[in-house]
Amino acid sequence: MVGHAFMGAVHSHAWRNVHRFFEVPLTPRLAVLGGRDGDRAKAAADRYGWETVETDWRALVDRDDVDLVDICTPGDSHCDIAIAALAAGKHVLCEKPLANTLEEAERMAAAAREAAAAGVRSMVAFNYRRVPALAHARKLVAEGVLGEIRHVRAVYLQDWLSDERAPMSWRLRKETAGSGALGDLGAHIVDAAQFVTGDLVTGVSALTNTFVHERPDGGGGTGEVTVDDCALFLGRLSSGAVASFEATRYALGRKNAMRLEINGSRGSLAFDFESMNELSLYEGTDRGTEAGFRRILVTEPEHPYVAAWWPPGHLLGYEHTFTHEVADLLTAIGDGTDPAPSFDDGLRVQRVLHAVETSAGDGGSWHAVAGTT
Ligand code: SOE
Repeated sequence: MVGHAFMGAVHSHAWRNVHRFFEVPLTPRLAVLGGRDGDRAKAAADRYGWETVETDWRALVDRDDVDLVDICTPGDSHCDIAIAALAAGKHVLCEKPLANTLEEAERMAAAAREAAAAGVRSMVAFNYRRVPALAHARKLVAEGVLGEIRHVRAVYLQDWLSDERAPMSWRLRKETAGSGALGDLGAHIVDAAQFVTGDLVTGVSALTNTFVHERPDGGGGTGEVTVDDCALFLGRLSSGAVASFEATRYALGRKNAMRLEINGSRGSLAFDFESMNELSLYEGTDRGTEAGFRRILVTEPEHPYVAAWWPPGHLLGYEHTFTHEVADLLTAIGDGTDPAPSFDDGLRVQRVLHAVETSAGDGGSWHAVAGTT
């Protein structure tokens, strides 16, 4: 694994536990952790259970005892690491968004297609697909429980930048993060909307904004924020449904409110990650006087992924979504199949992000998403 901050910690947790709870065909060995600062990498490796460290990701990728490379670094290194790993015949798990630019994402997806032909697998880490409630929501939509989909309403609200004294970080620089709330949070809700509906976003009209342009740099000075603080956009889906998206880090009081509401011709469903074990379902078949949203606790063994864990009502958390993700990846590698979401799925999201940026840059005019018509 390369990188050992937040994503590195949660991925380590998944790799350490996956085979203890899921029947996976392969047992991971946490062989080597990569980080540029050797001391910090060593401390993280000791803490999370990695055997050794490398300070140069190229050396890590080249090692004979590495079969899979997990990329948990900022977006500016995803492309180089992923392409080198795939070329070296290593399976790849890459954090989202797939890349910082559409051009990089195109190259990564092409490399992944070529590698897949040689049995080398790749996956992009859209972990919210592995929330049992969202995986179950996809099943309900596919079974036609909601009828024809008309509206998708997706928001991802956080508030950690509301305080203008919050310091600069790589996430606030275009050269390291590619974009701001758009790529970090917007990418998740675009993927989740496409995953649950089985549809693609085909065009967008967008607005982005940056509220705070200078932030403390930690050394007594300030640094310039060069990404969006929020992104709002309207979209059309291939089925004819319409969608709205909002991603922000300034929704004071909302910590990780990744929400999806879908309205169809026969019913509606709603999800909020802050209550991630629940799904709200409205079925138009209920008697008018008793009709209403039902709260479904998605903790039954028949619900996706749940049988591996605790009895009904014993809730799962954020970290479980990553364990599910690596369980699916190991299963696909063992079965010799391509895991989802693939780098092509990551590319599809990147095309939407690109269309959003282009639209926001020219006053919100309509932009088609490449590859969807
Ligand atoms: C920060 O906004 C962040 O850590 C995202 O980068 C993650 O993808 C999301 O799951 C939680 O918030």
